[in-house]
Amino acid sequence: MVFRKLPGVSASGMGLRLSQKFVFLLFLSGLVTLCFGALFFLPDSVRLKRIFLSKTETQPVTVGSGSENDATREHLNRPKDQEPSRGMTPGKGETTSTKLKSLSRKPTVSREATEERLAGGKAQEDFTLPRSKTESASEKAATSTSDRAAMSDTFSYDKFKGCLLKPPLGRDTGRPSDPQTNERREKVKEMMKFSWDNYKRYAWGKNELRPLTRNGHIGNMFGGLRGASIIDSLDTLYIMGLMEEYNDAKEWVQTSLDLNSNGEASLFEVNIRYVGGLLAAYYLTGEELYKSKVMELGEKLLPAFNTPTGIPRGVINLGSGTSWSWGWASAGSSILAEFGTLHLEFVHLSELSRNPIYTEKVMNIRKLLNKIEKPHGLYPNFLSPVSGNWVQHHVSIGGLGDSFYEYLIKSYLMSDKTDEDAKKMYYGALEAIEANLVQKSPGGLTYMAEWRGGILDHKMGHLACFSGGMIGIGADDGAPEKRQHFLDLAAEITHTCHESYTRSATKLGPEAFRFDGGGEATATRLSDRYYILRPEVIESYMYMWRLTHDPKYREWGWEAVEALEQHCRVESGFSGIRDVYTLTASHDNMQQSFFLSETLKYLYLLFSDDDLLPLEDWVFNTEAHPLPIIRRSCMQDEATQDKTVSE
Ligand code: DMJ
Repeated sequence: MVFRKLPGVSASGMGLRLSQKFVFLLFLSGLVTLCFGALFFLPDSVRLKRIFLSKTETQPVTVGSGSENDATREHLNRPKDQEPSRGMTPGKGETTSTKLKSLSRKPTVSREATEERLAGGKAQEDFTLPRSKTESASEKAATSTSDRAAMSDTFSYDKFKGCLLKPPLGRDTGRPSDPQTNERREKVKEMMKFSWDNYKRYAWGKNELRPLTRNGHIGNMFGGLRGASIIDSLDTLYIMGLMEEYNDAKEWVQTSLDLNSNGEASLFEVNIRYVGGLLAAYYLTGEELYKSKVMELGEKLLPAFNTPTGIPRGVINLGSGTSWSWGWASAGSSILAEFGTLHLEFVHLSELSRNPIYTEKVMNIRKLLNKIEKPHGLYPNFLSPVSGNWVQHHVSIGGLGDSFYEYLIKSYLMSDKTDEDAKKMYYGALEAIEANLVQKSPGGLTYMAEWRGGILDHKMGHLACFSGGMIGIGADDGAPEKRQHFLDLAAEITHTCHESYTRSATKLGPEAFRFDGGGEATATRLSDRYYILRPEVIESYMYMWRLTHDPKYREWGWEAVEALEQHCRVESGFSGIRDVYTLTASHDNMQQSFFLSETLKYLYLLFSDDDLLPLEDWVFNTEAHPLPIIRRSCMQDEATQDKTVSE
């Protein structure tokens, strides 16, 4: 290339003077920096960005910090708890395919055989994957040598079983001696089989069944993951002794659960359903398959924590590790009930992998929550993962807040009552809730209002009805002078939620009910009248039954069974309904996976003896997947190595 000689300029160095060269270089380097920097602000979908930045987005995650990808995407949907129409319109790209997987070659294992194998003192397989397979570069970077030394041994399933106080399935699988209760329990089992059979027949491998159109629903909450109903059902089928069905589910996990998906998933939903479901299946059966799957999945969730504060974003692409906030969430914020509902599962991921990184991630969330100012001691629902500050002052024990509180008390219980921080946070939060949100209606019903910057909205969501059970299980560990009070409060809330059922024509409760405008415990808005097979009210009946043995809770549970049978059972499964106040049913054509995981499991437990998954040994995650209490001192004690619980 020939450069034209400019007057007064030497040939060397393109004829520029030193000062000119310097200015030019400065300009050039500024331009390059600007162009490269601009890449960060491009939406994730832009190809250039993917080419240049894809490697760094999946890079090491360090606790409490990390490279921030600020690309906030317009999100696909709202979470189910904010989505009244969920399940009412068919998903894109779905067919009415009823193709069934051939199950002829499946290995059939009876529950007894599994139990026997595990209790029989046979040399156990080492369920831990070689570290080279499970350990990513990010984990290596984030885990100190001393942490590693502390967790260097491998998890022993035998030892774990030896540390349980009671056999998981009880003396006789929880069969109640009273014939009527047993009959009711059998009815619930039949409902589970009916739901499962129809799912298997019409929607096998899809996420949920559409019982009216007899096809499968995929949705957009789980990225490319499939089989949500299968994963959510594993433990329910197992505890009910539906072993043929359980074996089909297990075989599907073995042959078809593909974790190498590239879709955009809700971190929260994947965690509570898939991670929780696989963990529970592993702890109940000791099958290595579940353990290796859950380890693989857990690792894929880690990049979501790659934010300046370590507070994870709500949506993650499981393939690339890119994460972003929900489009509907205030100013790119993360949701309290989402980042606050990881603790139980993540602590167990560390337990099984012997890698502290998962615990570190959730401990970091807790540290931040402890540090920041809380208005009136309350935890608002939206927090910025960038600044670590609250984004809005909306507080709710229902949607957006709910399971954060649940996980505080359950973290304490799951730690064998050693996690004092969780305990302090839980009772502190409960005190603030009582002072600011708990209300008594003119008709004498106790309820939890919502709080908007100091102004009360006298509305209680169906989701908030889990709080009866939560306050109940936490009652015993409160200050001695408060214990009876907590138990009474739990009973009052559960009573109010029952009222929301009895005051409807169908005897099922609406999505939200109000205490203003003249009504009490009834929905006043058309948009709040639907029921999507939710479990929360029944969940509270189950806990209150276990805690008090007041027979009314079993009666209330039975009322719910009758209502479900009458209004939600259709020819090919169970469906939600659009209006609980009308007897001319309008079905929403969706059998939610949590119906199999939670609603039917809690009903079954309600009609079982207390020794089926005893609360002394198990806590249920927010999707009702049982996770064992971690008895650290027992697990470290050599003497427990050979001790097994007699079944
Ligand atoms: C479930 O997925 C979980 O219970 C979650 O915590 C809230 N909502 C649904 C059931 O209603």
